[in-house]
Amino acid sequence: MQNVLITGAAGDIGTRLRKILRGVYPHLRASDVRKPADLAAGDDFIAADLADLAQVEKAVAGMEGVIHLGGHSVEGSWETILNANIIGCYNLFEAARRAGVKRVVFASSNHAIGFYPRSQRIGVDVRVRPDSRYGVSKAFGEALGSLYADKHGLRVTCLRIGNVADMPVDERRLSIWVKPEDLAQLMRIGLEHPDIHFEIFYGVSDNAASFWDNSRAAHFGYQPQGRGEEYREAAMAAQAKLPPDPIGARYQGGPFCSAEYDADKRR
Ligand code: 15L
Repeated sequence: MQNVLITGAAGDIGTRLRKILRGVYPHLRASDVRKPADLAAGDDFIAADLADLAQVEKAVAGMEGVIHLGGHSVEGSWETILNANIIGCYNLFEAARRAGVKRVVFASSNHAIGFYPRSQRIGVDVRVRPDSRYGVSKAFGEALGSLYADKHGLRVTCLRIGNVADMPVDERRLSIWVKPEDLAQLMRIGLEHPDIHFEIFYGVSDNAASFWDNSRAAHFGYQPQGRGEEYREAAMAAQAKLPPDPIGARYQGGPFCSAEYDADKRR
């Protein structure tokens, strides 16, 4: 794998990954609507709005692999999600197909399955339970990836990312935290492992409190180094300062579940 495009390259995950993957792939191209502030002289950057297929086609031209982080990364209005994450994701896969890209790693999210209760440990063989319009867009991206793998032979890996940070920042994040280097390891499996056809992995470190069975990732050689439990004291101290959220506390998706929630009123 020589030529790899990172979309959403100016965002937090994109900025972290560009640093970690620099030198791993000889030609790393960055794309985003805005230029990343830390771009070095000589770095390849192509500005592209994901909602514009012609712009996305320019960004993927000549690439063998794509790490698709681009889009709206939290809950948003339907119009925002529709343009950035539904149309944007379609444009990415379609442009990749037209350009002969071999592999796509899609940044899905824990919010595609956020309405599973925290007490239930799930693998990747369960139905999606999105907790937001954002979560629905991630489930859509996973379905699209499956279509492009089966119909067009793209090798697709969807990473249901938990929370990327230097350390877990509250109780829920003790379960879903992913160390940036562990996430990069998963991306490399998606871009390089010879047996990838279509896979879903959880983007999570080796957390004792994990909600997820990540044995599919382990099968492909994933060996996470981060251990959320090492930060329990600080995470619980931060949790104690947060306002109570009884609905969020029930579910894996936390505040994405409690936002706009009124199911109990209808029952
Ligand atoms: C996500 O999918 C978001 O992109 C990120 O900003 C966090 O909110 C994360 O989920 C999370 O659940 O902590």
